[in-house]
Amino acid sequence: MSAPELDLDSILEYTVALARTAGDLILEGSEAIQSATASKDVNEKKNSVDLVTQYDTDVEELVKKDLAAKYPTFKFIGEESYSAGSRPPLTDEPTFCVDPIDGTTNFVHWLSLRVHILGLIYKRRPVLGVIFQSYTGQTAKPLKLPLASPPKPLGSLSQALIAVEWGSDRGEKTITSKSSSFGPQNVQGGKMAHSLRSVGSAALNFALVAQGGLDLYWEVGCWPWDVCAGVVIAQGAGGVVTGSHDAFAASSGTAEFGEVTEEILTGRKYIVVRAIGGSEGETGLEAQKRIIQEFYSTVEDVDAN
Ligand code: LIP
Repeated sequence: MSAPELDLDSILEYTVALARTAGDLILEGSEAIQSATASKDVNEKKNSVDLVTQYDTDVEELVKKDLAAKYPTFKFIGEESYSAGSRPPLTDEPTFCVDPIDGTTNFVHWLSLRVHILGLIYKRRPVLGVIFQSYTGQTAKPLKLPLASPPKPLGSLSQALIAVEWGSDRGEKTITSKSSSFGPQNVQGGKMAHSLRSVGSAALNFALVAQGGLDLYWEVGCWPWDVCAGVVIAQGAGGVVTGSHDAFAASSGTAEFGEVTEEILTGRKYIVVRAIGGSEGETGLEAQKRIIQEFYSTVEDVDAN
């Protein structure tokens, strides 16, 4: 989405540099958290699998302070501030939307599939996104996404590599319906797919769909800070993002389809499909809708808790 009133290029440059600083602290934390004495730094939020570490809090504080100094009029929504009770309503004002460490469980297990997320929402729509994965000694060369140009076709869900997540809601209803959705093809409505992946970070899933390595990612239960940046990156790479079964049904036949409205951004149900090359008789967008339709007719809608 364009936001001509904001200088998105300079904000992007600034936030990328800030994400690198946050990435250094995450790297330092991932070493420190492995020491025996640091285990006290891992705490539980809503249950024993919803984890937060001292580094989630420290990284968010660092980023929040820095952004407040540089952009004093912008608002701020962050995962850890939200958990601590700071829950500003979404407005039309520019609002940074930050997850200090997405993939906290991976972080605690010293699995490097964890990222820092810095998004910007303006007029209630995601407009800018940075997803930063830090590695020791990493040098990255910028690549244009999707990696395949033109984008690859996708004939049907049966050829798709799909990302899903178990999330932190372990209630019986949620796990039962997710299990049956991820289960064998011979259950009622079941379908084949190449395979399922769960990397444990919503933002990484979005980035991998933008890249084209994953064909589709679906999750119920994550929050705007998990997806805000990924939405912008996936859309910029030709991906299409929408919300729940109902949101898809209501918008797929309209010109607004693919717009991530406030309802979708805050609705906690997300599906993203990579750029798909058009073929004779079908545009890329039609193919993306066909894949979502096929997927949503296969999985059960679940409540986000
Ligand atoms: C995580 C998400 C992940 C989801 C987890 C959790 P965190 O974010 O990115 O996809 O399955 O429940 O919300 O807690 O690591 O920032």
